[in-house]
Amino acid sequence: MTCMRAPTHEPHKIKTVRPLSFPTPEERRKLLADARFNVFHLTPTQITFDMCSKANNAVSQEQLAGQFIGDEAYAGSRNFETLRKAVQNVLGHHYICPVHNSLGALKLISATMVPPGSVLPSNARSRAGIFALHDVAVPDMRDQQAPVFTGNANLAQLRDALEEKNVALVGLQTFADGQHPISLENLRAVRAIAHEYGRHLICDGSRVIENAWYIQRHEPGYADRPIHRIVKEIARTCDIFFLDGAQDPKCDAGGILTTDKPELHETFMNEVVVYEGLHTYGGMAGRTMEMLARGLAEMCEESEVQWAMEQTERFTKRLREGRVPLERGCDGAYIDARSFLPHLAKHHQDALSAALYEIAGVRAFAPNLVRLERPVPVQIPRLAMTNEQLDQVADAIISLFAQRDKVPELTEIESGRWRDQMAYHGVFADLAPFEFAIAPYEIHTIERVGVLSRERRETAMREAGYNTFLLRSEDVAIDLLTDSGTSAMSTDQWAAYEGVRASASTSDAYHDFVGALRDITGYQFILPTHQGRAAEHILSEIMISPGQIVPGNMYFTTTKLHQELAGGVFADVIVDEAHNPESEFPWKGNIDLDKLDALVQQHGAQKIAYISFEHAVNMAGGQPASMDNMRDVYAYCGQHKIPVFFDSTRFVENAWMIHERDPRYGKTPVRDILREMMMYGDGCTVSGKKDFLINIGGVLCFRENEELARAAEDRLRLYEGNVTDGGLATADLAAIAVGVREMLDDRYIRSRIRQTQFLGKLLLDAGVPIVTPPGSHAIFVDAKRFLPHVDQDDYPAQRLAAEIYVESGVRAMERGNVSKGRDPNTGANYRPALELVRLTIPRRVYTDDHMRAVAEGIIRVWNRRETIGGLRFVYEPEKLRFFQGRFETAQTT
Ligand code: P61
Repeated sequence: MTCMRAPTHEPHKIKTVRPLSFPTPEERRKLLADARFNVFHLTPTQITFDMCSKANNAVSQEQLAGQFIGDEAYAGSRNFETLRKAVQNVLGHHYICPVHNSLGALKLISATMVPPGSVLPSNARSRAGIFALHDVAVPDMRDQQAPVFTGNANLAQLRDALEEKNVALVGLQTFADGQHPISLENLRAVRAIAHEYGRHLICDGSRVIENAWYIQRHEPGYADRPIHRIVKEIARTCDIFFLDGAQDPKCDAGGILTTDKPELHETFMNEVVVYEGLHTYGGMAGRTMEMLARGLAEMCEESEVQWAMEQTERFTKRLREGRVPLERGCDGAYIDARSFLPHLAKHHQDALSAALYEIAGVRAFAPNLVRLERPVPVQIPRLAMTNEQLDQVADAIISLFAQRDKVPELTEIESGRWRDQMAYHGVFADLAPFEFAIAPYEIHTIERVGVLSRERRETAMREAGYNTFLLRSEDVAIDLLTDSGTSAMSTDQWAAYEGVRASASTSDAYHDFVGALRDITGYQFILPTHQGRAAEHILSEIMISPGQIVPGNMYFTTTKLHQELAGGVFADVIVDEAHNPESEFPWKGNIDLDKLDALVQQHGAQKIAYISFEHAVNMAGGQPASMDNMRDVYAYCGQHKIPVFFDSTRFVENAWMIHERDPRYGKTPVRDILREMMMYGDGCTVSGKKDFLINIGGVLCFRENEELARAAEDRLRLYEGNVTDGGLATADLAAIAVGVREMLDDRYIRSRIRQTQFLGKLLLDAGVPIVTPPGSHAIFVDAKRFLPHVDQDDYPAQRLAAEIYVESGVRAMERGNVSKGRDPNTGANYRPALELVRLTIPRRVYTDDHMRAVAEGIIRVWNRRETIGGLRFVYEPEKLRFFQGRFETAQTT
């Protein structure tokens, strides 16, 4: 078999995000002074990026779920059984002793096998200090000449030590000190020599994955061997193997000590009760064991390993190109502080750490003993950062390197053996700060995505009747079907969700929800609904008398349906530019006041129920309305006593477009723009599943009309649930209250829309026809121009969406002839002006690398467009046929 090589995008999507902090340069100086120039004492909320790979990693959703099935038993917990099985499967060792972390394992080993005064030759320095405290010497036996596997032991030196010294054990670290990988060949040789002298070989495998990857890449004969097999070979070569749960298994704590030798196991088990806890939990909570077990099973996941290691390669390469003196470590760049700051006489590491924090809010810290003078590790928290974020961290370091001459010396005021004990006086030089331009969150948990072969995607698409709605999500690599209910929640939202006091009547979460939305909209009456269409249903019923007209800026399926169910007649009053995919008009969401006035003149104002005014018009391509247009429409309607109701489902995105495109608002925060927008309406419906950054929920608001609000509440009780929950779980109300605050973070909304624009630009640059200008929530590919040889009645957009999936595993949505349906009078397809494929971008879920992969896939389809034909229905439902319809390929007519 051939092992997977570096993937072009993350083999997962983002499940939950963790907010980042952005202290200002002034705040950073104060915090640094308070920490006495020792960045160890800063806390994560004072830091933007904490470049440490221990206990700071993103986990899979399955691993996180493990936290909630902890069996808090003192003896023989189920979680321990799970952990034992995972160890047997992954490491191939039969016996396991649980420990609270790797220090716990070391303590057990020194208590049972390494008496004071003995010697423990090793290829690593990082544990030497701990053993020194136990009066154990740790001579360095690393082979300084080894070219690739710099962690290999010098075998002759090892023999000498075994001949002469009081050697208790032979110790190795995989990826010693984070910098030096060891080969399997060397590992086996060390074991043979140790056994020759009757000694055991013990290995610290906290970074076994990175070492296994190195073996796969660089050791002859291993290129085709999967990571999980190499890991097992490493572990099984050792007599005793231990690892720290907070490293490769991405647990938050914990550790294991494993062996195949029953006599060794017995010794550990008798000792573990003294220092750690009972032999079936070893100082870990049940949930930690469960997380650790799942982490062990998952850490060998081939595509994930390849992705993480590729990130390290990319990061170090960028720094090297910036001439930063470093060594590539297993999990990042290890910077040589002396070469970085040659003008300083002392404290190079801490001066470098302090300066990097000062200019950019990045923490990189050299732990351990002060005298070891180790490089400053800039480690990448496993799976927690995007390449874009890593590029910027690298650029921050490069910018510091460019002004390194100005980094001042630190004056020691307190000292100790360990680096956390150091304290300094410092001065602030005139260092230019580095400004991050990134999304304000990092990855907290991930969800693995479906990676199928092209052949399997062809089968899946055929079986789904060429309808992307009918694909199974597990067969989809990048899911751009919709941005509705697909957002990644933040850890703050989850905290609110989990901490909620649920209630069948009024809850605190309800009051938080109302408070947050009043604050944002300026509206008095806030009614929760289970999603957007429920709010539309109620609004339509209380506002529309049969026969009344509802003018709107294009339509949305559910909105129009409810207006019609209430007896209303929809009238499209959007500007003409909206129907032309090639028009560059920046405000394609605007209402054409002449069209509106013509309706009023023709029918009279009393015949108009209200204006249905959508923000960032979905069907037009996510196109915004201008502030002037909202103001003018409201003024006009005021004169004619016509109410204006917004569909504010994507109002933050509309607000950001105003910020970007209207120079008068270029310095106004999005929160203030939104507040002004809402002034030009009498109320709104919202599908909360979009901008609110939640997975379910909606809202119906009235600015001040109490009578309407009470009428709506009556229907709410009838259709939805309590007036204080709208049928939503209390926990979801709590998550919404947090989400609506997060959506107004300018850094967030900027990065969100920049990502959509980025995808649009990649496609435009390659000549792929899309609706211009690119909108905010989606890019719409113009199927009429993409497949001009396919007649609209052969459903070119439907076929194109299917081809995109087969080519790239990306799921998109048809918005054209199939969606629009047939004219019931003639039975003919409507053949709408817009024949589009929508690539909708979920919020906080995908990275720029995903977007690049999407664009590359579509460009490949573009390059073979002449070979693509049309489709014909094999099953055509009467209503909303796009959801369930099935097709087969057809010859082009
Ligand atoms: C979407 F194919 N949108 O864009 P609810 N107003 C607006 C929406 O975009 C919207 C709703 C109201 C969806 C989901 C969807 O035919 C379809 O919370 C501007 O979904 O009830 C929903 O809000 C309705 C996709 C809905 C469809 C209907 O993907």
